[in-house]
Amino acid sequence: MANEPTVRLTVAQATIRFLAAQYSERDGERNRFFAGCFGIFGHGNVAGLGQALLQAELRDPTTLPYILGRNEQAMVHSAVGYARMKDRLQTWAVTSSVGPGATNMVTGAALATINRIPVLLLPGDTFATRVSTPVLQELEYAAAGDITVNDAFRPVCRYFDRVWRPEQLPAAMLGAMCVLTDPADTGAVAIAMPQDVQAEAFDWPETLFAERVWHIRRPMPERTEVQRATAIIAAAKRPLVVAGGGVIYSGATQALAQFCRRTGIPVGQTQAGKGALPYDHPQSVGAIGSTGTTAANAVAAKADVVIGIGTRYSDFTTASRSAFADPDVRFVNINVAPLDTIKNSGLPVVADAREAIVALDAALGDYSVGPDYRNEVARLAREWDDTVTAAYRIGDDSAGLNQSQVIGLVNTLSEPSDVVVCAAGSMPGDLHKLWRTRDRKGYHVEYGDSCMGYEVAGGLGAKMACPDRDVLVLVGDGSYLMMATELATAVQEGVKLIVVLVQNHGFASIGALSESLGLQRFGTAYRYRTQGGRLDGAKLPVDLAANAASLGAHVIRASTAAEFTDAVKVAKGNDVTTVIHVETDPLISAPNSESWWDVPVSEVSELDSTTAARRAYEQNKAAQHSYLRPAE
Ligand SMILES: Cc1ncc(C[n+]2csc(CCOP(=O)(O)OP(=O)(O)O)c2C)c(N)n1
Ligand SMILES: [Mg+2]
Repeated sequence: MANEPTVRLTVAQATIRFLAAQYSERDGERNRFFAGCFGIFGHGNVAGLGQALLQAELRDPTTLPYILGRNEQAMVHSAVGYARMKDRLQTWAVTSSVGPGATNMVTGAALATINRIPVLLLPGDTFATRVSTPVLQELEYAAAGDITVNDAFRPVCRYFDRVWRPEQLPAAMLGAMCVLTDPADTGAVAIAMPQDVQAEAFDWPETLFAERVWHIRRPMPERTEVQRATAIIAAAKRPLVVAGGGVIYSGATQALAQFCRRTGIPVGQTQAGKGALPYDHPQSVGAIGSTGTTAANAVAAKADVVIGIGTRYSDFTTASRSAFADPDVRFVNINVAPLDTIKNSGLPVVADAREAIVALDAALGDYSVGPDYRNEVARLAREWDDTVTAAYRIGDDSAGLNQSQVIGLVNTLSEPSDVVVCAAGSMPGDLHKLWRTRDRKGYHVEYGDSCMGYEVAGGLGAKMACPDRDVLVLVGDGSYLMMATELATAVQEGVKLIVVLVQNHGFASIGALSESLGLQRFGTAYRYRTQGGRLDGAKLPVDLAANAASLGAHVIRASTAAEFTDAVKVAKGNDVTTVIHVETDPLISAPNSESWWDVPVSEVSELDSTTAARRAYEQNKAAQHSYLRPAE
């Protein structure tokens, strides 16, 4: 390092300066990779990273803006919501103190990694020098002196490092960037920062802070893999595409729409892939799997070739390996992540979704499915669309609303480019089936981790990523109670959300699941404990509308379709975060998917309800496939 110009900065100052100089580039489009840094300060980061962020804000508040959040987990969700809307080309850093602030981020890290969304976590860590050990919130793990709570990040992150010494920072940061910008490998990255090291000064080579542009690659499919895939698809009579989130992140939706229109191959969509085609595209059969449409599931049941594009084939997508029922069904799997290409013994095509679709389209020449299949698909899609229309219909306007009607009203009152956000409860499944998606980024349901509490926080990130769209957060009472904290952050930042808070006094989703498993909705309703010792008393006097108002949101209570319609219109006209509180009946569910989800039922039981459910379970289990076959 002879004669290199250097600059003397603390490790924290160097970190922040480095982050501000990182860019991503894809198809010639260049973006600042970190839009900013969320944080909550404590003794583990206030003096180091806090000082560096203050210094950066005073110098130029636009370079790496700092946002004070309310809960560390929620801040990671906001970063995920943002990065997902930006097709993973931009994200946020999130910093926490040591101990509980850091471990609060572990759930957020898992969510990011499961959904393959880049986020950079900078948890504070206990002293590298250990001179003041044990410090406040230090774990003191008896069997190993170098373990801290931050080691909990290792299994849920794609890359983990701890900067014990300043000299390690450049490699840690470059390693982090390499993973964050790799479409196959991306997810959460955690760089733990011991609190003493953060404040330590070092002479850094100036080139560490030069602008770096990280090219987001589009791996081309191998010619052999395209040839093999083409041979399989060209022989298919009833092919089906399963479109996952990768189609959207890769910007492959147009290529997919053209490919399917030309070949007539129908497309079922996963939760992350909903939006890959607009709902009324002639080849769209809507949602697939356990929460799918009867159209997609009927097509899946008889498909001879399934072309998975950008999907990780979760159990909800495959209906726990029961959706594809042809005993000879073959899979062709296009994915940037090799792990996903070999699932269900598929023929792997390791490639960017857009590049692979274009290559396959060319290689397939004038291949097209037969007219009978085209007509059958169109008829099934029409039938499902009629089912949706019926579920949306408002009968007696003076009566209360059910959840399908709430979804219908939100859908019809929103603009095509508006974004619906959801994550857990009964709504993700209902949205998957019923939401008419009109824009590739219009549907944002976090269903990799399906984390209660993602909704408001993720919605905040989504809105920050696309300020020109209305973001409509649909959240159940259970999920709201888990983490509505970022309403206060939205108010603080002047970021407008529309939150539809569906009050049904507990877990409609797990209640229905419980009943189907013969468990009598045990422990799923928010009610008083009665003298008999059970949670079966009157509803609790919880007022979530008042709670939302207390956090600074504008709140509207709606009971009927007319009131709800007015409320959505007011909310859309408002420029402040607005919460619409609506009561629904948890016992009225959305139309059936005619599908299954594998949740094992007790093999022996004292309860007749459980014994009956076990018999049904065994029947369904018999329809499960292994999809195992030798590699080609
Ligand atoms: C953090 C977390 N804990 C537990 C679960 C399991 N779970 C899934 S849905 C659900 C209930 C959600 O209740 P609510 O938000 O009121 O929605 P509803 O089911 O009533 O539609 C639970 C407990 C989860 N997904 N996430
Ligand atoms: Mg509920």
